[in-house]
Amino acid sequence: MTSRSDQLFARALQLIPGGVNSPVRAFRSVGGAPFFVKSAHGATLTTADGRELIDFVCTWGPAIHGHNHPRIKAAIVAALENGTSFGTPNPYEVEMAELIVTFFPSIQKVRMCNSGTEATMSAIRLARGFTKRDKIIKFAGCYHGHSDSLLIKAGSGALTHGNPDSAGVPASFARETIVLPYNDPAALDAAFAANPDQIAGVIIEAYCGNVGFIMPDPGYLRHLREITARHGTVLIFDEVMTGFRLAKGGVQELESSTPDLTTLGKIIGGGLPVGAFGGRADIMDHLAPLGPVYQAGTLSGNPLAMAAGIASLRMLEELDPYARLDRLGAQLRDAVQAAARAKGLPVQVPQRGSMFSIFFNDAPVRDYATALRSDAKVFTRFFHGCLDRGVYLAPSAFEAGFISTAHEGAAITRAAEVFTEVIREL
Ligand code: HOZ
Repeated sequence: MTSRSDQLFARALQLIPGGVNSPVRAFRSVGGAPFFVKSAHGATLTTADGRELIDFVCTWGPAIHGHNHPRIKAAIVAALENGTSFGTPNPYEVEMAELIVTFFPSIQKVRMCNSGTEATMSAIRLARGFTKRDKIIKFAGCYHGHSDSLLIKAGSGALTHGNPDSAGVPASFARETIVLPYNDPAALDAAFAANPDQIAGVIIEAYCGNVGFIMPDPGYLRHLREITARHGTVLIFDEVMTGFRLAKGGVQELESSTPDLTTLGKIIGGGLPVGAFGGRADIMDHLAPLGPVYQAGTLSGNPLAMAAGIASLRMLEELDPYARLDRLGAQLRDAVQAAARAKGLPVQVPQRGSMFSIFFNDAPVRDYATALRSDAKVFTRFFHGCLDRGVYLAPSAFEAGFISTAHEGAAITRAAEVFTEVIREL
């Protein structure tokens, strides 16, 4: 008998390109058909066929407190009583801005938008408007959403499906984007030397989360900060994934690094659509209506998204769960490493706090090129072995894993067992 997920997918394929509303969900790189989810609670997804899966995708980052947390749900319900959208300023967005600037000292002013893509696209425009320069630098494998300037050597679904340079981006736009290897200070020096007074901004996932999870070499972010400051270039940290996830103040807190602009999303919407960008007031004041850089949105600062995000951030403020989350991450990492060692299987498990990756690779993964040398076929077998046993990882060798506080206890123990068992059988 055909499963409910298969029936839904067959219908979706008729009407939705590839049957999905975001490419990586299609399971194409790991094979098989995606399952459909009818509900999610805590660390568990329940499929349309009633299967329960321990979820390490966490809606790609936002669900740091687990799915459908009662406090977030209550905040949305309370906000809903007053309406779904006003198209005017509302009190929630002021509280949200206050929370963001409290936890991110580099952010003096912040503008809300509706997705990470909007946040990065707007930050790039702002950097260009502020500096009156056109070129930007991004890093191979970093993914900053799907705007034209940034879909070049991009990670996430673009890389997973073999389109890191998307069709539809005019060559003239792409020429304004310089792509460099991550973790390579000499390449940065060369790019600045070759393009004097032309580079408006550098955008980076300070810890990469879209080519798998990769961290910077010691001193790399300091070098980046120094060279951008020296050249009057706006340094943008894309913390859409890492903001409030790895620390309340994101990677910039962990690395004591101060960007000029930061992009946020995911956790600050508590699971509803959201994005934000903020930073130095003198740069942010170039935005309309104060300045000449235009940016807008009908649903920006949406009261439901703000209420959900505020509840999520308040819980982080109260619970400070980061040490706990790091212990859970380390438990998974240790289980994978021990099983792989016993099997003689090369594996790299970069992990910090609640983000991790499993690269079947014999060398440390430092950038896009080394990530691509990982064995995607072994990953596919690992992915399906885990899924068959009820553990769901992102359906791509090039996406990070996410952990929530709801994983503490049975879910993490079971996942560690499953990882061990599957590696033994690979
Ligand atoms: N771009 C997201 C992961 N890096 C995927 C979003 C989704 O498919 O929901």
